[in-house]
Amino acid sequence: MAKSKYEYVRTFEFEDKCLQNCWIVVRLDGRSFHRFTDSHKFEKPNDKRALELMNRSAATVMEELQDVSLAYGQSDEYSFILRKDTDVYNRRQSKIMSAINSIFSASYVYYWSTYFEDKKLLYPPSFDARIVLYPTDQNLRDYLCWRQADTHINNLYNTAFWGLILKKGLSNNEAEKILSGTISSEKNEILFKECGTNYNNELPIYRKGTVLVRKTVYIPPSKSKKNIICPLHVDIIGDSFWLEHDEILSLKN
Ligand code: DGT
Ligand code: MG
Ligand code: MG
Ligand code: MG
Ligand code: MG
Repeated sequence: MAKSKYEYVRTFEFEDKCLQNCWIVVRLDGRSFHRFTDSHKFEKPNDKRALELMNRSAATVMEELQDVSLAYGQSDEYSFILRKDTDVYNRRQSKIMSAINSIFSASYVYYWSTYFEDKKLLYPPSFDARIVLYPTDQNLRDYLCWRQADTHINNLYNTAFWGLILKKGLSNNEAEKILSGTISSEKNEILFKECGTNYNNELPIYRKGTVLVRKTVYIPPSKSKKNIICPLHVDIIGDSFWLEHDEILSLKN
């Protein structure tokens, strides 16, 4: 086909290919979810349906993009890990990041009513996205440790904060004062003594966040195989998760 005189505009496009051999991490985060969660009266400190909707949306991303080998979510954020050898979208950053953000955001709206049968979606939720490249397996694991440690720190604080308000009847200011400057063990103790809550008995989805992994299951008696996406609420900081799911780092499959 003959080229039009307008074709030259393509030369303004720039190369944004992710460096090869690197793990590609895309993290989405809800835009102004402080307001969104207030407007939609999410339960405090954790709304299980909202977290499950996030997990469903992330699973849709994994269904669409086979090279996403793992995803980790908490609060209003989700991180997607793409195989270091992926060639999806020719490794173009803008394509990868925008596709993931759009599949996720559309799914969040699409599945809203499945999780919130009784709540009307009042306005369109949206997410920002960033992309980060990690050259070593250790860097990738440290990234995920950072996110899960964040889950723990925030959830312990929020559970204690809302415990003091909802169970003890304190004001926001009073709760904030009691918790200010406390370390983890003190927050655990305040929760136990003041609110009768043993933090370790809180749901794992709140304490650990959600990691989505791919698993192959064999369906008896036909012995046919099926690939499924499993939500796990487990520790991903220690070695045991990585030993059990050794296909992730070794790039098997
Ligand atoms: P951003 O990310 O800079 O646009 O601003 P935000 O407001 O999204 O701030 P961010 O992402 O640091 O914090 C997440 C907000 O979402 C925070 O206000 C707590 C809220 N949130 C997340 N999950 C839940 C939940 O399950 N229940 C309730 N009540 N709030 C939640
Ligand atoms: Mg943000
Ligand atoms: Mg946010
Ligand atoms: Mg956030
Ligand atoms: Mg096209």
